[in-house]
Amino acid sequence: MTNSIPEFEDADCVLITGSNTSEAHPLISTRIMRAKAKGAKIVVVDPRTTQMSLLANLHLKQQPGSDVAWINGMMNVIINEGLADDVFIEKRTEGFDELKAAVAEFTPEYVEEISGIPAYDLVAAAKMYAEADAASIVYSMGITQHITGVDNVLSCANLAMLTGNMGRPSTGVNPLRGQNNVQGACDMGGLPNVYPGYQKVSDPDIQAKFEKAWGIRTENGGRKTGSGLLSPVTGLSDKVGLTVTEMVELAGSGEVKTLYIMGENPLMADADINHAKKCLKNLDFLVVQDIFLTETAEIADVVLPGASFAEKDGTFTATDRRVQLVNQAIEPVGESKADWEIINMLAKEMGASGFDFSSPEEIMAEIAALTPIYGGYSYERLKNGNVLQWPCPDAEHPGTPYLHKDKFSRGLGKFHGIEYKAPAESADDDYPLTLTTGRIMFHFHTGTMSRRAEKLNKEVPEAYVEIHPEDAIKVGINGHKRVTVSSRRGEIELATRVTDRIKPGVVFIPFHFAEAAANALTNSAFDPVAKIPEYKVCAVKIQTTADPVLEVCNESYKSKN
Ligand SMILES: Nc1nc2c(c(=O)[nH]1)N[C@H]1C(S)=C(S)[C@@H](COP(=O)(O)OP(=O)(O)OC[C@H]3O[C@@H](n4cnc5c(=O)[nH]c(N)nc54)[C@H](O)[C@@H]3O)O[C@H]1N2
Ligand SMILES: Nc1nc2c(c(=O)[nH]1)N[C@H]1C(S)=C(S)[C@@H](COP(=O)(O)OP(=O)(O)OC[C@H]3O[C@@H](n4cnc5c(=O)[nH]c(N)nc54)[C@H](O)[C@@H]3O)O[C@H]1N2
Ligand SMILES: [Mo]
Repeated sequence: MTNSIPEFEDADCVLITGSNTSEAHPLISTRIMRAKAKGAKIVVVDPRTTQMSLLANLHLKQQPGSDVAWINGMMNVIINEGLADDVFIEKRTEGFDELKAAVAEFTPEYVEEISGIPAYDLVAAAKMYAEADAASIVYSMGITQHITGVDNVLSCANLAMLTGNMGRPSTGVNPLRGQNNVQGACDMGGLPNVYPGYQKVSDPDIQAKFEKAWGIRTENGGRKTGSGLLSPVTGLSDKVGLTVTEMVELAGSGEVKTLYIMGENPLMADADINHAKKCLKNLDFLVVQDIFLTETAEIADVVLPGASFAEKDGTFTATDRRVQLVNQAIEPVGESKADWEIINMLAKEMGASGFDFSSPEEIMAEIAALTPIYGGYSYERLKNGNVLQWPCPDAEHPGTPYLHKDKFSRGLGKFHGIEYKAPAESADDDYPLTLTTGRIMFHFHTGTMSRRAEKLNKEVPEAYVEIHPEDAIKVGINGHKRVTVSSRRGEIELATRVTDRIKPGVVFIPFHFAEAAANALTNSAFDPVAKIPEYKVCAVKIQTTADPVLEVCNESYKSKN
């Protein structure tokens, strides 16, 4: 997030798109509700009705996968109505002419053709956002999980810069990240191209810095000799590694032979899981480190039992770059150990040096020494509920609530002219409905945790598909409780919820249920840059399944009449 969670309360307008905020980020949603109570305007752009869309001043229901079109359309209106922030554009940005040319054809009428959003609603939303003094954009997976995920994100940044909504409190572009510590995982280099703190693996100075710290280089710059995991001759690799999506594909083709999966359950969470399963089964060796025996752990050669959040000390970094201390509440169950302990043990077993940590606090000291944005962190400073947002470069630095105050990291903010591209798969005669997938309040992802919680399971015990009444008539649901949903990749059987919450022509399935896994249907086509799969759009068809009770009723009804 460019800005901080508490700042939402003081925004004059919040534009929420592709975020079911109150179900997926309930605490953040209360901040937005408080802003609304103070008079802020709320605009929601989402193909489904959500709790946030019900309290919004405007709800635009777009066709899934049409985000570039409607955002370009809003910018077209803003420029034509003279609502752009000329001073900000002049002083802080470059590439405005390219943007202006790219959005020229996206008139509200043209956008209506692509997205189904009525032209007058688009104009009203554009004005509401652009006329606000401080406007925040909030987005989540509805924006990123597309083959145009990067284009969608750049479009949000274009819109914020066009209206000068950057570098001030309660403005900005705010992706709501998912898991409690996914921000921390990325900050720590859980990406193929960077060390902790987004320091590039391909930068020779950075490479040398880490080689020295990790004992591969001597003080005077030469390579060390001796044993250890890393060859003193080749040193640390300067090659960009693979993304998760690529690893699974290459496991399938035999180029990746071993995978060590920690805290992920790809056989439920990956797009097109039937294909993913074939790929992972092709591995020579699979290790899974998890707190439960998941679908993925079941096909592993070795399972390492990790300890859960409650059983270990450490830090979590929240979506707004806020690092917080968590304290162990109970002893690890059975033979399980904290993830860092397992990794240390394995590394030592492999003969590596430098893994003699005895606590997460010591690990944080190394992080601070090598990671400029985390340079000022220590457990001492984080004690007693004290939180610090990065960048926090030194021990005196108070942390950074919002980014890009006087300049962007690259200097001037760059506008990108972006063309609209249709999703990888669209509804057609054979598969006439568009499927979008996501979450519900009562379950978490692949269900390993929430489906073991009795109360949560009682709330929503089984999978279902949301379908609009008009489509339900076309499919002939007519009292049938269960249906088969199929795509070009697989089929599942599940319950139906007939509801006008969803846009006609679109159906929604939550992906939490192994026995009717939405990812048996989804398309693994991915964004060329971020490599994120298109979980939010694919084409499906729905057929009713035989329902013995219903057949008997219909028969007796017919015989009586
Ligand atoms: N209860 C619960 N909370 C969670 C999670 C969970 O599993 N359960 N998971 C966590 C994680 S890791 C994440 S990433 C977040 C995700 O949080 P969200 O992204 O908010 O959740 P989703 O349900 O994936 O999708 C968000 C919205 O995108 C909309 N959408 C669908 N298609 C499109 C489209 O083409 N364009 C746009 N703009 N919107 C579209 C959907 O209708 C939905 O309302 O939630 C986190 N919080
Ligand atoms: N169709 C569809 N598919 C999707 C999405 C979608 O919107 N639609 N969303 C995608 C997104 S945004 C996400 S984030 C992924 C989520 O996909 P995953 O991350 O694979 O899903 P989780 O169920 O959260 O799996 C996390 C695993 O970590 C384990 N775990 C929990 N705590 C610990 C711990 O402390 N240590 C260890 N070692 N393990 C632990 C849990 O038991 C669980 O098995 O799903 C993706 N897949
Ligand atoms: Mo996520």
